[in-house]
Amino acid sequence: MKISKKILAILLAVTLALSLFAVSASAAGTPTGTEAMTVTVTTDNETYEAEAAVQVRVTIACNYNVPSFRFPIMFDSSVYELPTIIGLKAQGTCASKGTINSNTTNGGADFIPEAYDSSAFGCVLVQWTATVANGEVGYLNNEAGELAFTFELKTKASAVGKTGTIFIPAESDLFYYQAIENPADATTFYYLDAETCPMTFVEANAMVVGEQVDLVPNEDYGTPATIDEENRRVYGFAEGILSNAEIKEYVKATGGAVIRSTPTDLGYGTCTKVNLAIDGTTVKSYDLIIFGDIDGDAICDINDLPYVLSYTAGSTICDDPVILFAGDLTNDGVIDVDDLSVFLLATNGSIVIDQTNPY
Ligand SMILES: [Ca+2]
Ligand SMILES: [Ca+2]
Repeated sequence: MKISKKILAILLAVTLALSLFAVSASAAGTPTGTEAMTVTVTTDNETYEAEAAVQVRVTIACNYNVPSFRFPIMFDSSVYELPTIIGLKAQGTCASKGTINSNTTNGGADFIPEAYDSSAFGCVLVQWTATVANGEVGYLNNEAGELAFTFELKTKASAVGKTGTIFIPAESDLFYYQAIENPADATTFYYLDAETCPMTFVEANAMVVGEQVDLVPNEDYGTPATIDEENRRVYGFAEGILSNAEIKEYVKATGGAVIRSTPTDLGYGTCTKVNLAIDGTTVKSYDLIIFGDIDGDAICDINDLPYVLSYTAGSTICDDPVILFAGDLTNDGVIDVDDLSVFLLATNGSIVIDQTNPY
């Protein structure tokens, strides 16, 4: 586990401060045997708009003299992000009797326990160390609990409809277990551990509200597309569609997103990805379907026939659910001779496949 130079510097500063005491013997404090701490994370609201400031509040209840603490505070990175300035502030006793610092190196990834996917979480490591004043080490000791510090996160633009957790992982090996029996006597420091001082953590959950990012039919257009949210598919486009601009005649995005489609190698046909992006990041993606178009050029013609023949003969298995959906013109879940008949009629111009109601 990497510990930043900044934190090492703080530790050194505390060590130096403590060494100012005239220590005559290497005595140590005696644990009471009942030490315990509860750390509760809350937020200033239960719901937030997208891109809003979230004040994270951390309250500590403890029944012993705590001269230092350190907590990694993790958050769902699909919902929250670190603002440029997190505005960390010590509160109450922690403000008057010590100094607080935070570390967010690599988005806090260095402080996330191995059990967690560090791509799914961010983290703020907060450390408080008591100062020494008038011959006494500062300490926190409040069984009822008091607000120890606050800082800010920000909700993501793409987080609408999501609930995100902010929590301290009990698995962390970064906690401090230092205690002092008599704050006026630096020889009475003692050390606890996870067994002798159980720590309980309470998490916060907040929801981001606002307009959902969705693909919806563009009612300004004559024959709006059909959107299958469950399978994330969109269809109902005319054969031969040529561009993202044409796709946008049929569908539009809500929630402040923009439509950015990714065509296949052959064009804007079956398997084109219709992506919804916010601030350049894709937050939702749909598969475009042109019924009867297998090769992805947006037209059902003779170039698709070899694929259909191969599925029909059983020499190739169609294991792509999007292509299967585009090629199954009889809606029975397979591409077989029945579909081949429809293909032949379509490719010789006898019928035109209805892209809105293909069956
Ligand atoms: Ca085709
Ligand atoms: Ca079929």
